[in-house]
Amino acid sequence: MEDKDLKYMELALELAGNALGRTSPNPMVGAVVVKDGRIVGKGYHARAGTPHAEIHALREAGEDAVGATLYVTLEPCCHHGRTGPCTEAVIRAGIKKVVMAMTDPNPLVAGKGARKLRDSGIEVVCGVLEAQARRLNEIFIKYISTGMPYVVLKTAMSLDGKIATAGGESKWITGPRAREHVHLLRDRYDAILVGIGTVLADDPSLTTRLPDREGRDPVRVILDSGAATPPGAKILTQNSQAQTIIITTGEAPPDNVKQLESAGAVVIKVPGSDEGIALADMLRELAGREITSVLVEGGARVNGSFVRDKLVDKVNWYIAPKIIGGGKAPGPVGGPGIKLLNDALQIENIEVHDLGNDICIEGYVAVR
Ligand code: AOF
Ligand code: ZN
Repeated sequence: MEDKDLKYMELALELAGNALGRTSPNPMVGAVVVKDGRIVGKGYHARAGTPHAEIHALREAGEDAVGATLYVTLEPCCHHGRTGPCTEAVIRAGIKKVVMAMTDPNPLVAGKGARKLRDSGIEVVCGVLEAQARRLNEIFIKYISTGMPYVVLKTAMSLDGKIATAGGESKWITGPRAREHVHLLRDRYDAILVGIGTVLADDPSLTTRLPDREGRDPVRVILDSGAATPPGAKILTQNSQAQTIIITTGEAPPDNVKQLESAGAVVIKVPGSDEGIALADMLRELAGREITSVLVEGGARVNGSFVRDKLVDKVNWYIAPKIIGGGKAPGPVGGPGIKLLNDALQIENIEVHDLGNDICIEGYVAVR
């Protein structure tokens, strides 16, 4: 691998990141065309259904693509999806060499794209800045290879690990910068999920509000086995482009379901479990609707269920330097918990964000 490869791939990754939160269910992809040490084309994938990164970069390069090197953050596709195969465009443009960060985990591509290019005489190099490319598309990789959405657990607690007082007051534990940071997460992930308890207690709108630009609202998902969401709740009445999905089980009274549907909600029935809703089934159902990532902003009960079922991929843990106290004041993760410390979820690859008076610990659940 050469220094210039790193430089151009870094640029391609940066271009890809321009579409953070906008490409679902597709990956973020960036591409750069380089001819005789000069950048002649750049592009990124902006939205599902629109041209892939390679196509934008090749178009910009035009005739200059002949004999040039294409840097791309993901293996070029060779299938007919919403758009045509990029491999054909790359070959047609006269590209001599393709440097890619990673193979495409999409089973429809999965190495076949690279083979097509090699078969037509193009030199192919794979694995440049692969770790960065995998991190950029952590959501897409999980979704396309498992059929499950990527799950991020977000919570805000006091220094002594409370999410509310013993009396139930919870607004606001963290300050404005931490709350703004949460809205960046809402802007990025496909769906936000809470339990009926949160809807009844706080009547949240669960939309994205950003100070400096227009945000994109996540699909709102409510775990509500008995369909008890009031039709006047803000998640149903507040103006938003995003759908509201109410997850129920067989126990929901049909009249309530009808009322919620006429209030504009999509009501989905999933199997129940001893603990309420079978969460893995629910997540698979969401993935079937092209929801590739879910931000869980639940209370203690919902968070406890996700942790118990080992469904969490990543955490965003906001901590405010206040001490609330009280043996009965709830912590972020409820339920019976575990007996042995050895069974605790381990968080790794931690990053700490400084948010004024508060901090956020962001990290990945270790796979064991
Ligand atoms: C993208 N953008 O820049 C690249 C992708 O339905 P389609 O035609 O948009 O195909 C989507 C698939 O194409 C996607 O799952 C991935 O495997 C591959 N590459 N996708 O959206 C891109 N290069
Ligand atoms: Zn493509």
